[in-house]
Amino acid sequence: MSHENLRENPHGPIMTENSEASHDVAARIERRWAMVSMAIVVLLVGIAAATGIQHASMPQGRVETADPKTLHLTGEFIESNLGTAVEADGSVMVRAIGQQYSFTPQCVLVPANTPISFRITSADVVHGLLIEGTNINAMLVPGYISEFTASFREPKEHVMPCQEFCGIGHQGMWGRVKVIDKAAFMNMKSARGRLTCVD
Ligand SMILES: [Cu+2]
Repeated sequence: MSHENLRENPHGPIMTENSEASHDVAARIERRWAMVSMAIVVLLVGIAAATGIQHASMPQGRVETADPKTLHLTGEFIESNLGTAVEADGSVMVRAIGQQYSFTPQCVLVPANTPISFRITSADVVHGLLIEGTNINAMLVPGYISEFTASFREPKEHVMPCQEFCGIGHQGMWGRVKVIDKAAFMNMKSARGRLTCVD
């Protein structure tokens, strides 16, 4: 490159023929990376669109409903059926309701080291439920039954706040889960039917 060439472009970088060649290489690599990044973005948008459309067009695997208007009168969520029970097959089942602004039962009694099924619904608006110290976090949507299973390792008391803003009394909506020794639970069970902490 001549001195004249350098003077023609006083504000540009001083280039030798060698650096011009490497500039071309860098530009080519940059373009290639830009294309790869764009392809990744297009692919991710495509995946998001495809899964979104698929979720919207397919029914959920399993939906169970419970009419909030007749919840207290008929079906599995009548008051006498709430609490913890040992089913005929030996499994432990908790049935509960969330309503403005409490859970029924207020304190859930369960045995330790036992798989427990929870079936919970809402009697009015959307509530949530999380059990402190565990990964249990469920939504309670009126009209639908939330079902999940859990097992508690050791006897302990956990707080169970509503985690979905449900009205002016929301901050007072706290339940409890009391985990007790399995043998003690089974003893209490044989003496009574459905259990809560206050029995
Ligand atoms: Cu609530």
